Amino acid sequence: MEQKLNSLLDQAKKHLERIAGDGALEEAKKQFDRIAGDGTLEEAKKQFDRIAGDGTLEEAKKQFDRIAGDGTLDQVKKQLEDFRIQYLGRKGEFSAIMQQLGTIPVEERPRFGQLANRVKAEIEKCFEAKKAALVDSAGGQGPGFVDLSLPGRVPERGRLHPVTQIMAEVCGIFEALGFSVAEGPDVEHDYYNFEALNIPAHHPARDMHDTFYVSESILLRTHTSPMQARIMENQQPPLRVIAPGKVYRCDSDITHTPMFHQVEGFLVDTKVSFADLKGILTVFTQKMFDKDLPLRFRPSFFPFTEPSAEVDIACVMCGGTGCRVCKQTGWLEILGAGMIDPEVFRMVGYDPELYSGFAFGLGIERIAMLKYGINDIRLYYENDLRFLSQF
Ligand code: 2NL
Repeated sequence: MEQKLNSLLDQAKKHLERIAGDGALEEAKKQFDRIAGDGTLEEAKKQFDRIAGDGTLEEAKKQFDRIAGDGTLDQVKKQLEDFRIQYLGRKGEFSAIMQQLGTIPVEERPRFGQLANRVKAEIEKCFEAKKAALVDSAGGQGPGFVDLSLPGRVPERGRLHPVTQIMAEVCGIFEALGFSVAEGPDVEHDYYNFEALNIPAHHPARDMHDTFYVSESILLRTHTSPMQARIMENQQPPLRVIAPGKVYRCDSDITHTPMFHQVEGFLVDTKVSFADLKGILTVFTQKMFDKDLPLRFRPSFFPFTEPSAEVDIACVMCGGTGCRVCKQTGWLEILGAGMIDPEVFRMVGYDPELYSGFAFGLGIERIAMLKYGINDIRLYYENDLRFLSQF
């Protein structure tokens, strides 16, 4: 009797060892560990996301089942349940031994009773330990379990680049003022980039532009005014057009990148005056900076306008009292403008006696820097999401 109980205990322990001992579960766990790489759940989840790539959870689930599952866990659960029935069940082997207790002399029964209880408790303990190791430790779901019912990680929401946002804002303001928008090629003929704008070969203004040449007469446009020249060649006044886009200059420091964005605009009609230019630019700066900022026109020079002016606004940071941003001047330069030079009109076939017009050009990155108080233009092009996601 005693021997029977002890050998039952032995047999039960060996049986438990065999459960999932064929290595199937181990193999599944290893596969999972391989997925999990260094074993961190984070990495496993990421891998999982990559598997789920196309976004179909169904497919991901199937893949997961193939890896961890192939029914391994279910098999283990069934083996454990079979064990419980075989040894501990009502008609199990332990019960069978206990039924023979009646054949034991009365005075010996208490000792056997105690032994039987110990053996049963021991089998139960080993069974629970094994179950915990194989199933419960993984949240009842098997080794390396990834809970697919957890809420998914929400993809980060994208947004427009700050330069694109400002570009759209600038264009929107001018469109509301009746300007139409024209886009043209980044790679230009030097005729449209220079000659048509009154910048002949060997003109000192060509140096000013630090041009990237593709060939002797083909270049990356240094401003978007070539587009304006193309339009004037093909359309008759009255015209109100802006040309937004990328421009290129061989220049790089904290306020210059070799590629940047410009919006240039012009208006041509009969009797257009400098007052019209002032009016349009005043409305523009008020809308752009949400404030009734004073404007200042300083005499300047551009080959395609006469007279020309650099236009300043009162410093958006200090309001004009002087600070680091405006270098204590109280003013910020935001654009260049002027009355279109009669020579430009002649080049495109307009009668300078009949028509007059103004034109202006502004750098988008510069406006964005002033608007957001950023002092290094290169931040816009490092693609650091910590910076870009603030806009
Ligand atoms: C600046 C100065 C300017 C223009 C650009 C323009 C000229 C003509 C026709 C159409 Cl002839 N557009 N553009 C005129 C004056 C100044 O830009 O400092 N820009 C950042």
